[in-house]
Amino acid sequence: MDIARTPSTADGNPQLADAPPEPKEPAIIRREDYAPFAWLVPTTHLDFDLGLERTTVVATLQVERNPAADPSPTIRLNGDGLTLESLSVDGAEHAGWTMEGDDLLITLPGDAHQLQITTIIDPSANSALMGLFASNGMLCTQCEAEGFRRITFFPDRPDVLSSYTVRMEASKADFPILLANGNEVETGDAEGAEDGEERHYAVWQDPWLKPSYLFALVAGDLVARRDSFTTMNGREVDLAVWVRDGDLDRTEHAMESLKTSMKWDEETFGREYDLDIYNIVAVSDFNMGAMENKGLNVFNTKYVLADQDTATDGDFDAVEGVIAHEYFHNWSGNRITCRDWFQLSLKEGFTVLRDQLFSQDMQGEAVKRIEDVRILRGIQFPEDSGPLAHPIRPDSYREISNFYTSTVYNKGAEVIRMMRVMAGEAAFRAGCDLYFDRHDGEAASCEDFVKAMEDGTGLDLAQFRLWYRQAGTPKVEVSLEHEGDTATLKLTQTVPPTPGQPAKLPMPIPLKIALLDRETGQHSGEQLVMLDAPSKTLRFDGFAKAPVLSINRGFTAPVSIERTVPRDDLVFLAAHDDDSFARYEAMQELMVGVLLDAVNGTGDAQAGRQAVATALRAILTDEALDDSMRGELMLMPSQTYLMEQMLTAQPGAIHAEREALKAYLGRELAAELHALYERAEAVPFGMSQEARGARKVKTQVLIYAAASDPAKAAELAAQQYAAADNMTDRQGALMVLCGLEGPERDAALADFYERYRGNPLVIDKWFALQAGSLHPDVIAHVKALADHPDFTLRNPNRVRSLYMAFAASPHAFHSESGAGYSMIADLILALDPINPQTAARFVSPLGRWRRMEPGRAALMRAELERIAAADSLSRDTYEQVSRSLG
Ligand code: B3K
Ligand code: ZN
Repeated sequence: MDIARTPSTADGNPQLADAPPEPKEPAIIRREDYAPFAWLVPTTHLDFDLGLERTTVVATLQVERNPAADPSPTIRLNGDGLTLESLSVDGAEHAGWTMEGDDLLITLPGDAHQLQITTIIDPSANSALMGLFASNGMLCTQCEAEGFRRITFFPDRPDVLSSYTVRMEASKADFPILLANGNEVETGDAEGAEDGEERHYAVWQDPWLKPSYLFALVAGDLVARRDSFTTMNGREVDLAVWVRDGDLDRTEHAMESLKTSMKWDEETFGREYDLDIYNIVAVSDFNMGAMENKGLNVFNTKYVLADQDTATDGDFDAVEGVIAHEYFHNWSGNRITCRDWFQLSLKEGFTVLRDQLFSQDMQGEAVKRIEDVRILRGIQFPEDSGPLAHPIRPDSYREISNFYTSTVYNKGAEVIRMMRVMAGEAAFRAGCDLYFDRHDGEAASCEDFVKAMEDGTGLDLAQFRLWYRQAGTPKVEVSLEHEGDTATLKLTQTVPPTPGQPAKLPMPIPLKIALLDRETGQHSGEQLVMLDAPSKTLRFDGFAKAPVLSINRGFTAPVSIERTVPRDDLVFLAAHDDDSFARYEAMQELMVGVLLDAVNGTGDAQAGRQAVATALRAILTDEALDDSMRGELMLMPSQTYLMEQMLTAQPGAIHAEREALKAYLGRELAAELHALYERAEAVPFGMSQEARGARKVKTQVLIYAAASDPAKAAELAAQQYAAADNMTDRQGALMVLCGLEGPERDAALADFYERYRGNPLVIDKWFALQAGSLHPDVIAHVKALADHPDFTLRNPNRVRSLYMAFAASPHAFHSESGAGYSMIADLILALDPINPQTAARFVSPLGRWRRMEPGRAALMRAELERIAAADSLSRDTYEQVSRSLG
C-alpha cells in the first residue's frame, strides 16, 4: 500500500483527504497555551541509511500515555516537508492516521505502543541547513529549535525527553567517520552495495535522556585532534575536535579552550562533565555559531579554526568564548532543558552569563565587561526600542528561530547578572547549586530558575520577575545636587512602551555608585542603590565640596542613564574613575554629548572638541593604563549607538560629525598618537596581555590618522600590512586601507586575496572588510562583490560577511538614495527561498524606519512593503516583516 497517498482520518476511516489550504498567516503560538504532551517517549531508535542525495530514516519509538497530561486518543508527531514512507504500530500496518498540515496524527487505542516510521530525505537539497544537511561532502544535523521534524516524524518539543540509540550505515570511502550523541557501542562492516562499494555501520547510544533538539549525527571524511580531560571525580574524558584534512593545525586553541572551560566550570560552578567522550565537529555551512548537542557539538568553522596567520586576537577570544558557551550548556541547557521555547532564556541567558564570567577570568574583567556592554548597547538596545522588541521570555511567536535574539541571549544574561550583583557571589552560587540540584533531568521554566534563586539566596524576587515580563530598556534620569555638606541624588525611572506593552510597571534596578572627591578622585567605597520605585531620593552627608558621581559602575543594570553633567566632570571621570567601565562610559558620554551637539547645532562646538581632546590626551599618555584598556578608551561611539541616542536619527549628519571629530582629534593629538604607535610597534608578537594591547592601540592610531591625514595613514597602514606577522595587524591595516582611496588599498586587497585564496574564513574577512568600510563607494563595491566568483548565497558565513557587514555600516546602508535599503531587500527576497532563517535576520535593519528622518523612513518602509508583497514568503521572514511594518 502506498500510504503516502492514502491518509485516513484520525478515527481510522481511510479517505482521500484534501490537503488544507496553506494559511496566508502562519499561526501564532502563545506561552499561555502551554500544556504537557499527552504521550511519553521513553525510547527512540533511529536507523539511518546515509547518502548525500538519499537518506532513509527508520524511527522506532516506544510511546506511553503521560499520566501528568490530559489524555488524548491521538499522538501528534511533528513533521516539516516529510513524506511518510511507511508506518507500523506494534509491528502491524496501521490505518488510523492522518496528516494535519505537515504533522502526522496517529490514533492509538492503548496505553503503550511501539511506532515504526520510515521517511526518506535528500540532504543535498537542504539549503535551509536545518535537519540533516550536506556540507562539503559531509552530512551533519542541526535540530534546534525545530529541525528534528525535517528528519523524522516526532513530538519535536523540548519537554519530551527520550533515550536515543542511533545506528548509522554508510559508504566506507565517503563517510569513514560516523558520530552521534553519547557513546559508540558497536561498529562493523555492513553488507556491500550492488556496485561493490564497501559499507560500514556504527551504533551510538546516549545514556542521558534528551529532547529531540539535542539530537545530532555527523558522517564524513574527517580527522581529529585528540586529547583528554580528567574530571574532578576522576572520570577520563576523551576529547576530539573533528575537522577536514588540512585544518588540523588550526585546532590547538579550540582544544585548549575546551579543557580550560571544563576545569573552570568545575571550579566556579561545581559542574562536572558526564560522558566519556566529548566531540566537536567543525562545518563550514552553518546558520549560527555552534550547537550544544549532547556529547557532539557541531560548530561553525569560524569558532574552531584559529592560528596566528589567519585569526585575529578577537577571533581567538571568540573561539574560546563559543567553545565555553557550548560546553557550559551541558548543564545549563542539556541536563536541565527548557519546558517550551518561551523559556529559551533559561538556558541561553544563563549560559551567556556563564561564558562571559569565564572570559572575564581568561581575558581580563575590565575589557571583557566593556566589550559585552558594547554588544548589548549596539544590538540589544536597538532591538528593545524597535518594532521587534520582546521580553527576555516572549509571550508569543510565529517562528521560534526569530527569537534567538540579543534580547533573549544578552539581556537574558544581564538579568541573571543583576541577581548575582544583588545576592553577592557566594549566595548566587548557592542559588545556582539549588537550581541544578532541584531540576536536574527536567525541562524547566524561567520561573523555576527564579524560584531556586529566591530559595537559594534569600532574595525576594517578586518585583524582579518584571524583568522577564516587560520589554524595553528602562531609562534612569539622574541628578546630583549639593548643599551644605549634603549631596542629594535623585533617580527617576521610566520604562518605554513597546509593541503589545503600552504601559509598564517600575522595575527594580540595582545601581552601583560611588561619590568621588573632585580633587583627589578618591571615594569612601561603592554602594549598591536599588531603584525599585518610579523615583527615589538619597542623601549623602559629609561632602563639604560637591562630589563627582560615578554611576552604574560595572554596568550593574542594563539601563540607559540620562543625566546632565558638566563636561569637566566627564573629563575628570575619564581620567580618574577607578571603575574601568565607568571610566570608559565617561569617555563615551563625553563624545556622544559633543557629537549630538554638533549634529543638532547646539552648544559650543569648539569647547566640546577641546574637552574630548583633553580627555583623550590624558588617556594616551597615562602610563598606568595597560594598552588593552587604553584601546577601549580610545574607541569612538559607534554610529549605531549615536543614532540610538536621537529621537529622529540623521545618519548622514552623524557620520559627517563623527568623522570630523575623529579628524580633529587626529590632528590635535598627532604627536601623542604617533608616540603611542611607535612604542606599540616595538612590542614583539605574543599572546600576552601586553602584546595584544599593543596590537589593539596600533590600529586605533591608524583609524584616527585615516581621518586626519589620509595620505600618511595609507602609508603607515601599508607598512603595517607589509610587516605584519599576524592577522590582527594585517586585518587592522587592511580595514583602514579599505576606507581610503589609492594604490595602497588596491595592492593590499589583491595581496590579501591571493595570500588566502582557498581559505574560506579569511576570504570572508576580505568580503567583510570591503563591505563594512568607510569608503564612499561602498554600495558599488558590494554590488561588484556579489558577482565575485567566490560569492554564494548558499553559505551563511559568506552571506553575512558581505551583507551583514554592509547593513551594520550606517553611512552606507542609510545612503540617502535608498540604494542600501533596496540592496538588502533584494537580498532578503533572493535568500528567503534558500535559507529563510538567515534571510529573516536581515529584516531588522530595515525595521528601524520609525526612528529615521522622514525621507529615509519612507524608503525603508517601501522596501518592507515590497518584501511583504512577495509570494510565498517563509514563516521566518513573514513574521519579521509584518512585525516591522507594525
Ligand atoms: N543553542 C544554539 C542556537 C540554536 C539556534 C537555532 N536557530 C547555540 C547556542 O546558543 O549555543
Ligand atoms: Zn547557547
